[in-house]
Amino acid sequence: DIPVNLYVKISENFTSSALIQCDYHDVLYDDTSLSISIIDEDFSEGHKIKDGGEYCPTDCKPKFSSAIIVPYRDRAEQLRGFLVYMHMFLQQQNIHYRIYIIEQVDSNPFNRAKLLNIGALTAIRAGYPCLIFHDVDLLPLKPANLYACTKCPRHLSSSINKFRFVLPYLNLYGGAIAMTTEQYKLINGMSNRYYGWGGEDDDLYARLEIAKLKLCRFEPQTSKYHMLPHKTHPKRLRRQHLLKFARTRIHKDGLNSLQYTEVATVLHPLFTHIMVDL
Ligand code: NGS
Repeated sequence: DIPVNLYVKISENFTSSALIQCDYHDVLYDDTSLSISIIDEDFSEGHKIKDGGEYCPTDCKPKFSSAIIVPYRDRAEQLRGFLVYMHMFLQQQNIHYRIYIIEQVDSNPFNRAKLLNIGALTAIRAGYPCLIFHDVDLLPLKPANLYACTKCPRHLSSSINKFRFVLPYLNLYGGAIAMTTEQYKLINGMSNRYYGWGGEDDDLYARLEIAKLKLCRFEPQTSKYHMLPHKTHPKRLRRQHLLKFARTRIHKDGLNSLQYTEVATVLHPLFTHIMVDL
């Protein structure tokens, strides 16, 4: 069990400063409120979402601006549910946000970290100060889990139904995380070398340690997520070896060495779709 004092209590200032600027509609989600049978266009018009999946509250000045960056391949059904759910969730927080789906279109093993680097560069160019990296199979259950950046990098999804809402290990920094663009640039983003499942998030944690960036989490009660079921992935064979030398690669493997081909970018009603060949 993780001792409770390792979690940061949600700072009242942090949440209430959002509330002062923007009314916080405190509609509580529960694990069964995942209703997703809505058509994209109708939904986006009804919810004032701009093409490309950007939303900005109109009746107040939002305090936070976040890019939600989702690595993706071949999970159309999950994506559909994720988008509708996330727009409903995020709008209650009265933040300015945009959802980026970064799809790997080549047939090499999936490279989650490289897709996140591509999303980060795109969001940084668009001027977003806060990057939220998010798996498509995770749905946040508590509206108090604010999708904004804190002073320290934050692990958002520390309490997932799949792990019976217990953090599996202390340094886990995968699933859904938040970092400012400054923090992400400081550690040169993520490693581009992790093809296949596993290890890239542990490598990212090693980078935080080198840069002396402390990780924080909100309390488990606020950090609850529902993970959508999916097939297991083939694990990357030499990920432990890569991980062993994570610290030596930070300055040469990351944002500054990122190479890829952008195949197309399409603005959909609920998201910006960036298709890339890695
Ligand atoms: C670790 C993986 C992480 C992964 C975590 C949780 O073993 O990449 O499990 O995975 N590290 C290595 O493989 C070196 S989960 O059960 O959520 O799919 O994030």
